[in-house]
Amino acid sequence: MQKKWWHGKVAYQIYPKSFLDTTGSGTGDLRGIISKLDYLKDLGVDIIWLSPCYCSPLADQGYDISDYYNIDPRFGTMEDMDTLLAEAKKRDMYILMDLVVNHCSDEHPWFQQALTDPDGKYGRYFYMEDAVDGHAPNNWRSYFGGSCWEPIPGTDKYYFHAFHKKQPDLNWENPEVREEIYRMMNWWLEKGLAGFRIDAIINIKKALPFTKYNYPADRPDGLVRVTRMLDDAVGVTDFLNEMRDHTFAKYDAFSVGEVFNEKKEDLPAFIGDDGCFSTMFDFNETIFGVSEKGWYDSTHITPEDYKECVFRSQKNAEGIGFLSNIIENHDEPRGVSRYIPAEDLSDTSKKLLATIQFMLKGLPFIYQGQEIGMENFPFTSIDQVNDINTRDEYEVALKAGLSPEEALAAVSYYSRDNARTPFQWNDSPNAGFTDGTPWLPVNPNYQSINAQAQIGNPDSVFSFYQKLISLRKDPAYAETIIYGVLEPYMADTKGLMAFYRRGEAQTLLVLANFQKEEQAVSLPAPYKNVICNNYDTVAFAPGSSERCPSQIQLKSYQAVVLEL
Ligand code: TEU
Repeated sequence: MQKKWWHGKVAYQIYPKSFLDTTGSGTGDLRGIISKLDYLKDLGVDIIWLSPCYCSPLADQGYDISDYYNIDPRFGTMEDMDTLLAEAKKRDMYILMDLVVNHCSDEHPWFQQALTDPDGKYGRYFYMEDAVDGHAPNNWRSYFGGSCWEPIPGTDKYYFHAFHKKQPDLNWENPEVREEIYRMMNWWLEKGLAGFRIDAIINIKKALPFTKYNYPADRPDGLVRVTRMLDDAVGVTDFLNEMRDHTFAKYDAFSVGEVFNEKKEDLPAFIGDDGCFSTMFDFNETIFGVSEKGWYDSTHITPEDYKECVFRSQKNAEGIGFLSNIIENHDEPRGVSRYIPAEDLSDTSKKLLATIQFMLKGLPFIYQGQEIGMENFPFTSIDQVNDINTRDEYEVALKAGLSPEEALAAVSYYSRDNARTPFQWNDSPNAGFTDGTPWLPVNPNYQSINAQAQIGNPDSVFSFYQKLISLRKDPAYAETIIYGVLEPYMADTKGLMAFYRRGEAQTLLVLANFQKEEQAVSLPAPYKNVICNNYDTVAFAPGSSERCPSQIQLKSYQAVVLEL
């Protein structure tokens, strides 16, 4: 694998709307981000991915862009963006923006012009298709519920949207569209952007013609999930290689793909040495247990499932390319609430999860608030939910016969708003996020979980993340942590997630006791050093001692990294 400038870095995702509000509007802004660059630097972050802050009606919180060349006034100005780029550069930090080009907003001028003339130049920027016998061209269901097809007023045509109807899909088959997109990307890269996180990208290639691909319905609504068509959509990497050659390659830019439903054999084409992206997220854990019926029918993940998912991803990518590892993002519940059983949630178990994430092979992405152990929101009413995806899933659950209480409980576990509540800076009103009314309620636990209480406290979750980041950059271990081969250890032992990282200079062994009960673990060899530990000490199992440490006694949720 060729070595790249970003391999040893640590990345951090900012969701601008919920990070820090400097104007009292209730919505976070770029000035807020600029004022916290030192906080991020102090944590050890190098690369910052900003979720969208372009002009947008915010129907899907900015993932519906109406002007790719401007900053939405709610987030600030282009001058603020330029300041952010310059201030980041001063601190040797890199800024990524979100590239949302599967679709744009229905309020984008391209789409507005397309509506007035569906057969004209801009009509061909989208998928505007004739009705079939007065109906939509096929039976695909959009990600956010309902048909993928919306009638175009005053015509007998429909336009296609894989996501919300306010997010019409761009027609990637049209070379003019691709040119427009590459021009825009280069414009941003010229400004000094380090690269992009690439949204929902697998969807740009459709199974065409649309009318040919009606599939058997998978729900009583008579529709089939739009992802079904991806099995028949061939050639997405042709588009992506073209994109790389016209944009990233010229700037040595970094790109991380948000790829779901990829075909396994496509992995080298995505992230291999000549792949179309630098890296892509590992979503194996987040998609565990998904049900075609909806969130209400999905299976919750257990620590054993988690281990299996992670090891499978690591194995698939070994020798091919670099994955990006997350425990959460703006589309997922909080990782600590999802992967740790509720009754065991504590600073100790949060640190265990952090240790696992940071000791995997790949690029770690921290999602804002993860570094202070932010948790899911205790929803008591669907009125507290803003997210369109959660609201749709709530309706789906009700239609399936769940009571309102059951439906709320079912969607609370998965809701994207869990991760979107305002960042908890301190214990003052609204957690120091805003002087106004926050756009989404602040988690009531902010008085105990906030950044101010943790910075400088050596036992805090925040300080633990700092330690993990320093370890990744420590010249004594970096090579092994970044490039060492991951090999599972005692993978069949329940409640234990353990693995080697075998590097040229040394072998590390990560032992995570992923359960409340203590557990004795045999060591394959004596260890030289404990290089990370979420407890103060390592205990020996009966019969073992420091001189002959064949077995160690891991405490509840203890995670240690040993140098063998
Ligand atoms: O997500 C793409 C995607 O596939 C989502 O539907 C994801 O499966 C879902 O959010 C899980 O609940 C990206 C963005 O990350 C997301 O925020 C946007 O809503 C979506 O694209 C449309 O742009």
